Amino acid sequence: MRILSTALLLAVTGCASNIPANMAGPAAIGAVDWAKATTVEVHLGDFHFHPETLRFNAGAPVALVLINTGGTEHKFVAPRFFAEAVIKPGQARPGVDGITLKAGERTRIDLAPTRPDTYGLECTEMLHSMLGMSGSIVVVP
Ligand SMILES: [Cu+2]
Repeated sequence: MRILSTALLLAVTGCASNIPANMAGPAAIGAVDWAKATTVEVHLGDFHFHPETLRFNAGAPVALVLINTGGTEHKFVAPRFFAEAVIKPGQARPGVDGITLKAGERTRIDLAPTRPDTYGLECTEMLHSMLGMSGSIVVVP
């Protein structure tokens, strides 16, 4: 009985992490060849993402370049997408607050999407999503 309850406890606590329970870990994909990354540029403007819909192939590495072309701070927030992606070793996995860019700032993150699905994208700065800063990320097999 003690063994069983220990196993149950491990099963329960094993799920605990900083990733919300409704977000599974990255789906298994083969080794990622980072040298083959395709550069995809996304502009964060006042108040839009351009492009508004990003399309990626599961398993294919992407150098995602984010550029704030607007006059105010913007965020690239896609927690479910980032939770499912393989992030290039040495780079930080964006959390629920996504990636923040000051006006004129640019950044890059290298990742390989895994699980095919449609993921939400938004800027969580006050009212920005309502003003048009929302989009989606479509991952296809
Ligand atoms: Cu914004």
